[in-house]
Amino acid sequence: MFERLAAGSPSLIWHDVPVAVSLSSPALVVAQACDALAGAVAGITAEGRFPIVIGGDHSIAMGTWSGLRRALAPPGLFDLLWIDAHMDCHDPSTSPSGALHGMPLACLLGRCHPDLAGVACPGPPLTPGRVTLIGVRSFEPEETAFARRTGLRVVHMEEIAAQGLAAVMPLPAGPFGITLDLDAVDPGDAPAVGTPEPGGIRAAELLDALRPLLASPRCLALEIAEYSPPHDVAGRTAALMEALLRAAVQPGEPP
Ligand SMILES: [Mn+2]
Repeated sequence: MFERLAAGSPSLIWHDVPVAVSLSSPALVVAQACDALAGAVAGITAEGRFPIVIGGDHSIAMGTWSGLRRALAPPGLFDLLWIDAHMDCHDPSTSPSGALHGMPLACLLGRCHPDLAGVACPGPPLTPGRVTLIGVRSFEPEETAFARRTGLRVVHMEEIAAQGLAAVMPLPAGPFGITLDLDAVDPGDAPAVGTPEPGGIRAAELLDALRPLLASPRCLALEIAEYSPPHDVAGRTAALMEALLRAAVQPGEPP
């Protein structure tokens, strides 16, 4: 896929971010990986290039958006479109599963697992009033309470079904980033995820809504998380990934 994309975009460069699996706890492994990722994203952004981060589970968001924040001149504010079936707003005291990939948004807003706090320091990288959660359909009451307390904007699937995705996700007026958890997409179109949730955004609607955003010079970074190729069916998720990446690296080209 990379070779096909690079054939039309010679400036495309592939970086691997190594993950050490020998540390004593999963949270420390994630913290170290996110720290390395933050450094990579900060460096790429500082060079004036456009980082595209592909994961892995959504805990990578702690690295990506901490890195972007580090690279921007103060006050370093940007909007973030968090497209996800879940809210990712847990912390260790509220999470029923303890899964770290259910916590990255809370952490980026300053409510962190103690082993992960260093990644998001100094100060929370995100500003609640500038984050919009889009495509939400699976969450716990503690997450809704967190979103209310902090002033997060949450767009549920019902609102998307009624108004259309493009209407609830207009082009932000200032700098912004996009983080896409592939489980926001309907499992019929993107089966290659760890936690499929029925009733999601259709792939074609997502591509149509994202194309103008990805073509904007105000878009500073794209992250696509939860891509799990072994779970794919008939190459559907791979085709969506390639279309999304093509829209990001060749925004002027027809689909
Ligand atoms: Mn997520």
